[in-house]
Amino acid sequence: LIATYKYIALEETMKTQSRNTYVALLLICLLLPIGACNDDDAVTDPVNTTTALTVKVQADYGAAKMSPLLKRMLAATCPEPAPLTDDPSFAAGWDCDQDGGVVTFATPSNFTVAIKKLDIIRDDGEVLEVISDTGTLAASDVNDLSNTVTLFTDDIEPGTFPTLDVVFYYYELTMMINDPPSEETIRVYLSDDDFPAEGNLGHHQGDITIIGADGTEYGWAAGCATWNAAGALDTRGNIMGAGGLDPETGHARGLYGDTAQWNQSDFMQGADQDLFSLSGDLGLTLSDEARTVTITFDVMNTWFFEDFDDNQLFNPGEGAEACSANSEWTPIFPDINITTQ
Ligand SMILES: [Ca+2]
Ligand SMILES: [Ca+2]
Ligand SMILES: [Ca+2]
Repeated sequence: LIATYKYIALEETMKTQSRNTYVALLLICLLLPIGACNDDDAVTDPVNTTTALTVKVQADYGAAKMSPLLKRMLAATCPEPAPLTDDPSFAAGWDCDQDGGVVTFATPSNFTVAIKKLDIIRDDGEVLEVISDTGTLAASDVNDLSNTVTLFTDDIEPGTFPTLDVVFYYYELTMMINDPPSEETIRVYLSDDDFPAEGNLGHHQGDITIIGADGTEYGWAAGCATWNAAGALDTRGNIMGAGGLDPETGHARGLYGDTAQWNQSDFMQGADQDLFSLSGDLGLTLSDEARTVTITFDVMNTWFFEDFDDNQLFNPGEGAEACSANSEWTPIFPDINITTQ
């Protein structure tokens, strides 16, 4: 499934008023005798002017949005003819492939994201490091988005910043899963740390692991087992999802994603690196007014599965929800929205 990446850059209005005032004062000074404009208070030297920029990151869990029930009531019918498998583009509540598993989406109660690097690029190419490159993926900056996190705040030289670049390591969803239900944290690896230069931790793109409440990584999620400490696999073994073998690194890709996703050029960097690297429109113009950029992960309905036992839970250990040939499930990479205030 191709990860979606959507920016909504708010329209910015260039604040030219103060600049115009400055130009007018400068012209008046040029027309006056020398010495008449020596008072430093009359004109502020623009070269030394800086403006406060703050960058925040948060998750939108969707409480104020249209409820899944309402979406279901408004849903269209299944495609004709019936598809071979259900997929996340179908509306909740339908069983379009008629295998008994009903299209269902789950929303995490918490979202955490690990970032190796986050840069804002000025129009002259200068890089503003919001999260400085952590060197290895293993040392990435981990942000628990149960609350809004401030990544950066500083006084910087005004200007135009068209682009934002980010390298993700992994993200985590905390959700009720299994039967009987338990709250578990699922980590989805977006970048490959199985290289000496990244920390040699043995995870490939698309790997899914189970994380304890204290941060312990229990191991890899297995197809036909409960996704918790007891069911997690201690070693990666030969797990391979629909992404197959990476043609550059030879690493088996994990359970998340397919070849269409992982073969994108943005996610391939040769034989010794596999980073999930995204670039998007920022459209920020910073003049003399303090600005806050907020990056929002829209995490509502970002887990798709077919519910085979009508309990609205993803229970991979039973009900054939992760281990039958026709049970479809996947994390859905959240949309990313950027606003400037
Ligand atoms: Ca189905
Ligand atoms: Ca179920
Ligand atoms: Ca199916």
